[in-house]
Amino acid sequence: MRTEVIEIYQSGKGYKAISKVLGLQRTTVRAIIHKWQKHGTVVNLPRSGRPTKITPRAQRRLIREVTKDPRTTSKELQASLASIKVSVHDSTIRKRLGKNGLHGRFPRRKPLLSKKNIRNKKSGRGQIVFHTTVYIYIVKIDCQCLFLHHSLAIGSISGHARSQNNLCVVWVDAHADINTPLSTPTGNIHGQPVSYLLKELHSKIPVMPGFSWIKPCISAKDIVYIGLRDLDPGEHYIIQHLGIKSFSMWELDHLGISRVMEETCDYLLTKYRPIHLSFDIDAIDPSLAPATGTPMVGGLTYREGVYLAEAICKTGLLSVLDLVEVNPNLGNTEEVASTVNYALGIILSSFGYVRGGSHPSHYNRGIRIFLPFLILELNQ
Ligand SMILES: [Mn+2]
Repeated sequence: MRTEVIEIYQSGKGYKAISKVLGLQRTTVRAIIHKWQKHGTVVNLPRSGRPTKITPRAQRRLIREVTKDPRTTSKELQASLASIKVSVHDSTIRKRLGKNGLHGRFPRRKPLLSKKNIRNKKSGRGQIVFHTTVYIYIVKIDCQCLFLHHSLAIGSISGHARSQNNLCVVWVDAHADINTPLSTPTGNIHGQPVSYLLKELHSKIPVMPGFSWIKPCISAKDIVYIGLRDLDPGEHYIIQHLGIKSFSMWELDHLGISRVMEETCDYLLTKYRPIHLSFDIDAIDPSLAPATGTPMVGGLTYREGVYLAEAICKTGLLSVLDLVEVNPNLGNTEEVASTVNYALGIILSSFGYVRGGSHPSHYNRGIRIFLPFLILELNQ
């Protein structure tokens, strides 16, 4: 047809006349003539851009094979193409067949969430669930590290920082745990985790085999200490020198826990950011929680510890909780039981257990007031 257009054009006719004779659009005729004038041909010209991944011949072979046997898999097709020396990726084959309307013939990957999963997830999210004795508000919490050595904070904070930018740390502890490997008087690794994590102390950490994965991920301004009462001179120097915000037991006694928590939140939460709460059980007084490695008298009362956890929970920004240094091998059965109970109390409060009581959001079945002669129903 294109050659026909050109033949008529060469005989001296204009494009309007040609379009009338052949019954074609004028623009089509004009385009054919332009192309011929420019390139001297009417055939399809090679296009610019990425070359096709699969040759027309191989494409025809694919379609032929699938039409012949609709149950053939993309892997088998790949092998068949390899036999004619065409090597293409599995996804190219599937994409090509999809473009030809044949994708429905291939087994698809199962959905990651079945309808049942989705339904369960929807009904459970952000709801208050009934627990045998208490209502617990399920807050979004990503991770919880329990009962181990405080040096695990190196890993938990590093990992947390990798998944979330901008985190801040509330470090509740009798000790600052900020000795560097060179300043530590005891050599205990659980007295050093913070020094590995602070960017400001990076140059003070010697290169040690096996520790190279640790990258400093928080700044001195991203951490607040609460409950300090047993610091080495080196630790005190570092805290003063870097200007780290800390509330020792003196500040706690002077200001009270509510004011301390208010100041902590004001200081850290000038913007929206996740909180990492690293709670060492030795922050609680050893008369209450004795089963721990380095007890120190004069610690937080249980109510102060719970208030602290509640205050952090109320921000809605708690993202990771470490509750560490509960050691069931230390102390008698009663001491271990009391330590574990207090630790569980702190965890519950961090997760949203409210001492003042709570009820589920869908608790609207109506309050019935029974009087001998009538039943009032208040649907609120
Ligand atoms: Mn500690």
